[in-house]
Order: sequence, then C-alpha cells, then structure tokens
Amino acid sequence: MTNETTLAFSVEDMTCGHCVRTITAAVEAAFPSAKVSADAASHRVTVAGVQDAGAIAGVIAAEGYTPVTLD
Ligand SMILES: [Cu+2]
Repeated sequence: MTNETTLAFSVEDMTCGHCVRTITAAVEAAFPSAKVSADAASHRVTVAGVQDAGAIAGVIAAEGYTPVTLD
C-alpha cells in the first residue's frame, strides 16, 4: 500500500540550507509518514506521503516561512 500523492509548495523565503533543514525537520516531525524534499535554489518543497496540503502549509508557516501551495 503506497501513497503516490506528492504535494508541492513554493517557499520564496526559504533561502539557504538552514531554512531547508528547519522546514524539512518541522514537516517530518509533524507528519512521520512524510518524505520531504526541499531545495533552497528553487524555493521548492515537495512532500510525499501526506494528503493534507493545508496542514503542511500550516507547519511551514508556523516556522516563520511563507508557503504557497502549487498545483
Ligand atoms: Cu535560510
């Protein structure tokens, strides 16, 4: 049983490796099933294994960043 859903977010204020680690750790802590990929250069965060884009955006926002959910 796999979950193929991948959610994508643009996070313009994720600008360096520290941001990447902070966001990755926060999402993985909130959603143990999450597989997080974050890239500072493209300001892109993708999350597999979680269905709820709003909840993920909330976790990223709670760390002080500004996520925009992408289609
Ligand atoms: Cu940073």
